[in-house]
Amino acid sequence: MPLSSDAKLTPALADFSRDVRLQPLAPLWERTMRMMPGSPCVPALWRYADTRPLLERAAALISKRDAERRVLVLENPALRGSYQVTPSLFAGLQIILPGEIAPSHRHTPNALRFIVDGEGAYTAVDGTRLPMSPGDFVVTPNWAWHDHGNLGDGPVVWLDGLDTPFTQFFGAMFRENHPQESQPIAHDSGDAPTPLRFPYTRTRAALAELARRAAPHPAHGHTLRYTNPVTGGNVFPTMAAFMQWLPRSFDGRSRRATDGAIYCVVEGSGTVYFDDAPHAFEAHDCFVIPPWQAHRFAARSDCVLFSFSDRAAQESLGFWRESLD
Ligand code: GTQ
Repeated sequence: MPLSSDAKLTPALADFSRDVRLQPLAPLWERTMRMMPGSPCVPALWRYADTRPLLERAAALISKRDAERRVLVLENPALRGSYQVTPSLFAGLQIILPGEIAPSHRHTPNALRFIVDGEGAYTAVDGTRLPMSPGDFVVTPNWAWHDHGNLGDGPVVWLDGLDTPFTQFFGAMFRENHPQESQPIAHDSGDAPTPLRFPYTRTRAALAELARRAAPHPAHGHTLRYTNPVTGGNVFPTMAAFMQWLPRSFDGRSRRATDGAIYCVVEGSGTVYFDDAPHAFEAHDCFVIPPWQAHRFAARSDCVLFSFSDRAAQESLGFWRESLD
């Protein structure tokens, strides 16, 4: 008969276990590994009212050239020291001052930017300059050269999302600096369509159209997924990105999904409940919903929420699951 994990640890078994562990072996029946969905990471919310002054202090204390990227990492409170917001994702808030540039480099992690606050910044990705305004979503595919600049007259803040923990998991973290501080620009996308930039004006219009045509989903309201216009698939092999509209007074059902997600509030205010614990949010706040964490949304006003997660990877691996509680 196979031994289950609650098999009695008899003195004979305990002796045996000790002998086994003298070699690089372990008895599987004693496993303490969790065999259930979920992860060690916990819910957390970062108020812009708290992070913005710290970003400004960072800007006063360290130059963009010295920092390379002036980023405050959204570090999961249960994963301190890991630079992880979930076990598979990195998130950070980056600030760039007028006239600054962030030098060009490339790396194996994929990166996304979601513009939070301020006008006049751009990202250059593989020779194309992509202007960035609040609510815009910009894709930096892995191993693409990228640098940033701010041609405006005020600070610009955006949310960075990277799949760095994937590259570390696989032992495939490579990076290099471009020989020039800013890569040569072949063209400026301006407002022209590119598969790498999703302007907020178009996303918001698409959301409004969706809201006119269909009833909101009981748990997540009206949700659009960003797709690669060439393949129709996710914008990255690992990360999926979404924009969601919760109508005023929305009182959503509880839901959980295996993809831990990072949210950035674009417009409106409301509350996200983790199990039954309320976390109020305002525009520009960020929060993390851990994998398989029960959560529900309540909207005080019309809310627009950006989010990204590792759902692309989970779907292609056949892991992704969702449940309405
Ligand atoms: O802007 O290229 O938050 O390379 C982390 C790594 C931002 C970036 C981050 C990066 C960048």
